[in-house]
Amino acid sequence: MVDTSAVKQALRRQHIETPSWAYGNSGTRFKVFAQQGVPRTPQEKIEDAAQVHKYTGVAPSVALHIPWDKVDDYAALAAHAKEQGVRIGAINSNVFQDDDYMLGSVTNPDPAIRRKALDHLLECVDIMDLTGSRDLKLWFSDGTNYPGQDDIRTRQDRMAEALAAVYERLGDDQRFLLEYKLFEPAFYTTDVPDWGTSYAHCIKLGPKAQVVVDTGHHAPGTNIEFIVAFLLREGKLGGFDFNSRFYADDDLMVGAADPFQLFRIMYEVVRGGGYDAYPGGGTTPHAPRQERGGAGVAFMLDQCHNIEPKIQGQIRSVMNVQEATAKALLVDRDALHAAQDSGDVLGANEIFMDAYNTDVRPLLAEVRDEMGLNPDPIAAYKASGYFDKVVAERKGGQAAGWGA
Ligand code: AOS
Ligand code: ZN
Ligand code: ZN
Repeated sequence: MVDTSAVKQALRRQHIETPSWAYGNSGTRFKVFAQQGVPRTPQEKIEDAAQVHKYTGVAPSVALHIPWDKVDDYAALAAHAKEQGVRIGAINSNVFQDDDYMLGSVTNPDPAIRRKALDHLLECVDIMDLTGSRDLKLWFSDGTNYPGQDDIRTRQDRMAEALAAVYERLGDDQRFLLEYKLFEPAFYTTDVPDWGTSYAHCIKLGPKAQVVVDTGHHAPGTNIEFIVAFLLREGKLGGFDFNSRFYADDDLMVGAADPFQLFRIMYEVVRGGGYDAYPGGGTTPHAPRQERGGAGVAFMLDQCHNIEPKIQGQIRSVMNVQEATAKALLVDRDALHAAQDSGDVLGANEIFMDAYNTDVRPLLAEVRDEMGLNPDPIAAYKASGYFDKVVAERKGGQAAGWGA
């Protein structure tokens, strides 16, 4: 039997980080649809992120993307976040937007461009020192479009050199999370295309180098929960960029395309000790590793809200992760392991599916009620008048959006 009060307690402790870039205008390469009331500054993005936390109670941090969120005073930005009731989470580097990076950043054949990219990554660690962030998220668009364009192996040497330099610069309580992606924008080779490549680089460097799984970055049909189980077993799962996809890197709301897959992933997280990273007693995923215990898996969202209202889109996504987590926590693991050990194929599958098919919305409504929140976060947000307020206030200036 599953202890429901323990499940509720675990759900209250969840920490889902939202990304600053989800609050700005975004779109596809065909069109960016501008929305009303979109933030114009990193400060305003943080204010929007604080709304998501206010109504869900489980989104207390916001990730930054540099230079999209460049400010003169990062300590002041961290203080602003604190005033809003949230804090700054992972720092995302950006070595994919300058013209210089056409042939790559840290793997570029030109040493001067490699140096420029590395300097940016090191600057991101300086920013982490000021914001108190634990994680540096590294995603490289580096790769090639045509066979023979550059030397595949030499590019790995350049990647290893840059990662080693970043690793060296990290403080004791800091880590980098190396993201992989199958393709795009490079269409022939990508220098970190899969979890194995990320894992191999990370394992060479040590415990402060971890793999991050963006759920939209795999070939169709890839069994992501297997990757999660494997990485957790090896102590190398640093976190997730959650989103969902029907085709490629669609960056849709997590849990929208395939809630069953999200449940299977969350089950492996729970099973592998990845959820134990958030013990009670006031410790947080951003506390120093030794205080955290567990695997330190960061649950981050990486989404682009092209057509849906952004704050509501984030609230919905947080709720989708909560629902998948609740179902994963409801799996009767003792019964499941007994069925597995006795080779009861259908019995084991039934136990697993029973948890997935449970309607956990009433349970989560109770959890919210116990946290002093409205059981319906979207309705509460809509009733708050925040949207109308920011539409009225955010006149003039440039709305934040892709590349800004
Ligand atoms: C790109 O495909 C990755 O998902 C990165 O995490 C990226 O930094 C983020 O999506 C913002 O563009
Ligand atoms: Zn990502
Ligand atoms: Zn992506």
